[in-house]
Amino acid sequence: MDGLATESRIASAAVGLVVPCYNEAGRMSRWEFLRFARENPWLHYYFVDDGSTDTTYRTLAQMRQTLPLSITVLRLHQNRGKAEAVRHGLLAASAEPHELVGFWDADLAAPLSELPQMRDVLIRNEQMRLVVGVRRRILGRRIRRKRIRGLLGGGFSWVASRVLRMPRCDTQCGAKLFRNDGCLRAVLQRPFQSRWIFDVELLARYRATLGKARLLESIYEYPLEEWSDVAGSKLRWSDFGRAVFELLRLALADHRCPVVDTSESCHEEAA
Ligand SMILES: Nc1nc2c(ncn2[C@@H]2O[C@H](COP(=O)(O)OP(=O)(O)OP(=O)(O)O)[C@@H](O)[C@H]2O)c(=O)[nH]1
Ligand SMILES: [Mg+2]
Repeated sequence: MDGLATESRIASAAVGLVVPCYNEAGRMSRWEFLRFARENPWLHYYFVDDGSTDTTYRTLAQMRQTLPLSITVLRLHQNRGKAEAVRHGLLAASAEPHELVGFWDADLAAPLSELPQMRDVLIRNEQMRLVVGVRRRILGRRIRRKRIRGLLGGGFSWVASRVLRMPRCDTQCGAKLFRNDGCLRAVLQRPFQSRWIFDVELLARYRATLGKARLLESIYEYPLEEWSDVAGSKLRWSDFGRAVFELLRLALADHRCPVVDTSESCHEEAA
C-alpha cells in the first residue's frame, strides 16, 4: 500500500471504544470524553453501565443526547463486573463496521490522547491483531503509579506470563485495542470465568485460537506516554487474593474457542 493510501486509511479507520462504567458519576470526566469524540470523528464510544447504583446511567444518557452519532449507551441491570461489562460492549461494537474495537477505563488513567497512536499501530501493520498499552517507566514517559500498585502489578504480570507461557507484559492495563476480525469474535463468544483478570483470560483465548507463534507475531506492546493512578479505584486488597485464585484456575482451564467465522483463518494450522 502506498503512503497516500495508508494516510487516507488512517484518517478514516473507525474505532468502537468500550468504556465500562460502574458508579462512575462522580469520577469520570464527561467533558474530556465529549471533547475527544468531537475532535476525532472516526471514534464511537460504547459506554456500558454495569448496574451502577449512582447516577452513572443518567450521565451517560445525557452525553449521548449531546453527541448521538458518536455514543452508544448499553445498560446491564445488575452489576456483573468489568469482565462481563467489557465483553458485552465488545460484542456490540464488533457487530458494527468498525475496523478496530477496544476498551478503555472510565477514569482515564490512560488519557485518550494515547488512542490515535495505538490505532496507527494496527492500521500500519496488517499482521497485528491487538495492541496492549503498557505502563513502562522509561525516560520521557510520565507514568505515575502508586509504588505498591506498581510492585504488585509487576509480580502479577510475572505470574500471568508463566500461566500464558509468553514473555512478560502488562496484562492489566486498561487500554487495549483489537482488530475487529473473526478471531476477536471467537474469543468473545463465551463469558469470561474471571471477574478481575479477564485480560489474562482474553490473551489465553487468543493463544489457544492462534497458537503461540502467531499470537506473538500479532500482539504489540505500546508503552504509554502517560498514566496517572486516579483516586476512587474500587479494587480492594481482597481482590488481589481473588486474582491469584483466578490465575490458578486459568492455568488449568481449556481456552479453546468455537469457530464463529470460517471466512478468516484465525485458527492454528495443524502442524
Ligand atoms: N471495580 C469495578 N470496576 C468496574 C466494574 N464494572 C465496570 N468497571 C469499570 O472498570 C474500570 C476499571 O475500574 P477501576 O476501579 O479504575 O479499577 P482498575 O482501573 O482496574 O484499578 P486501578 O489500577 O486501581 O485504577 C472502570 O472503568 C470501572 O468503571 C465493577 O464491577 N467493579
Ligand atoms: Mg483505574
